[in-house]
Amino acid sequence: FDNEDVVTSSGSMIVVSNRLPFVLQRNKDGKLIRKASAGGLVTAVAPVVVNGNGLWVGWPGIHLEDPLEPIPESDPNDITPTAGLKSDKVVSVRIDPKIFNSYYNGCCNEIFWPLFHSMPDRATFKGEHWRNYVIANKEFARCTMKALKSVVKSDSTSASAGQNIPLIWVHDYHLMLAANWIRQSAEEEGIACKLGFFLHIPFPPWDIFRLFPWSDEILQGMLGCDMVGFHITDYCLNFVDCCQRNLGCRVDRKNLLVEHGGRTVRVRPLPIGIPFDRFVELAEKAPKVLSTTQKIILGVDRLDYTKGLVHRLRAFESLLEKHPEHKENVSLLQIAVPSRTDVKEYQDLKEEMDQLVGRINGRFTTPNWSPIRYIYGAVSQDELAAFYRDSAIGLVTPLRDGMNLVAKEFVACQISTPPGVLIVSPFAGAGETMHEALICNPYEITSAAEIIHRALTMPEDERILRMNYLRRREKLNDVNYWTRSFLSAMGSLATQDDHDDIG
Ligand code: GDG
Repeated sequence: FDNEDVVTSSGSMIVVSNRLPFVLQRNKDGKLIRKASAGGLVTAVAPVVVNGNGLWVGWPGIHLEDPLEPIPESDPNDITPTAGLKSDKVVSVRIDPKIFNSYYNGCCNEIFWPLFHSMPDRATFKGEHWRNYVIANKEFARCTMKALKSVVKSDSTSASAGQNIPLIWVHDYHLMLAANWIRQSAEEEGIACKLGFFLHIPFPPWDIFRLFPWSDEILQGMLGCDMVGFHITDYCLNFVDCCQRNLGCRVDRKNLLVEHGGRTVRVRPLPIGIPFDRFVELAEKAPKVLSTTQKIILGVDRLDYTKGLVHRLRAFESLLEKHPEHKENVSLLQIAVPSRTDVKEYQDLKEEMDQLVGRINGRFTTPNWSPIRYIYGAVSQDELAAFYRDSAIGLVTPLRDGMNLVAKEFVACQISTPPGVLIVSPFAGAGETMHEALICNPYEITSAAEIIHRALTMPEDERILRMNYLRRREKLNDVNYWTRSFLSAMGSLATQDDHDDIG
């Protein structure tokens, strides 16, 4: 990081997320080792934790039988930002495997994921999963209190004693109840802290949200925070609306405030960014991997029904039907990263994709060309950057998506002149903010095919103009900017502070 990029919080920051920023694995000698995560969020947030004497609370990715087994230090060769997170900077949450499975796969992935993506027919509302979600959230809250006490203790012995209030940042739909319990316990113990929450997925409209039998409890849990952040204003307004209609809270839609329990909770749009410069650097260094004269249309997604993969393949098929001039000149490269493979909906989707890819390829393949190259698996960061750089079109067409980082990574890596074209769905947060992309409704298969055709035939000067604007915005609003915006919304960025009230 150069100086401008160093983000610091005024008080120590405790991050709480379902997963720690690394996973633990056992090597063949039975010894625990760390595997670092390379995601943008971890890159941006880990330094704030490390520099500010903070802690990270989360599940380590493995069920440890011995609760006292220590967390190992990172590998000495590890140069990722998580390497700075020494084991005394980490609180590892341990939950009984059966309860964890029901909380994580059952409640988070089988209920909240489809419901919050406005696909309620895919959700299974099982009381048992909800009860285990409550148990798991209580355990995360208990571990966070342990972290808070240790941070307060070490702060009181440091030079800045008592000046800066610790900040607790809770992440995502796995932990929507924890904040309220943390607030109550901290109040009982007389410990001052600020609580912030960020939801990485969409927040649905009231008419969908109210289908969840325990919707009041979710809102009350989130309102335990001082500030609740979402990617875009629409999700903020949905949340404010639910607080008013479910709980009868007094709200201010213009200033995005909710009154609850005698406090005013701020609601803020905080669109996440990517480590832009890191992707540019990867794109500059990555060797060429696509040896082809054809234009590549690129899709990169977890294999998830929200990502609109089946609709995307059908749109590509329609393109080949309606515009046969693209045959043998264009290929769709789809990377589908295996995800939640224990859940039936995901197993069914894999089958459907396998069949559809086979059918379309069987229909159009010639001796010299196959229309779809389908990779079921992950590729390395270098390879991904090369794909982003060397593709003519980035095709990001989810049916619903909180933000979508792939759209942003694609434009960061488009360093060659003339550049390619980004196509994005209006139902992703990215579609709301990346105005110069071609906007494509994934449900309209034939018009989606026309939009792909338009992108394939777009004049160079229009491509350059659109891509320049897209890249400029993403460079400015990168992931460090996001972290800074969160701290600023919490009144915890270095020395500034501000307050809001409903007048
Ligand atoms: C949730 C929300 C929101 C993908 N394939 C490979 C690979 N990836 C990386 C991408 C990107 C990330 O995975 C996917 O991020 P998305 O944003 O697209 O999607 P979700 O996983 O659903 O994330 C989403 C996000 O949280 C952040 O708030 O934007 O809406 O659903 O970074 O690069 N990385 C590598 N190989 C692959 O094959 N190395």
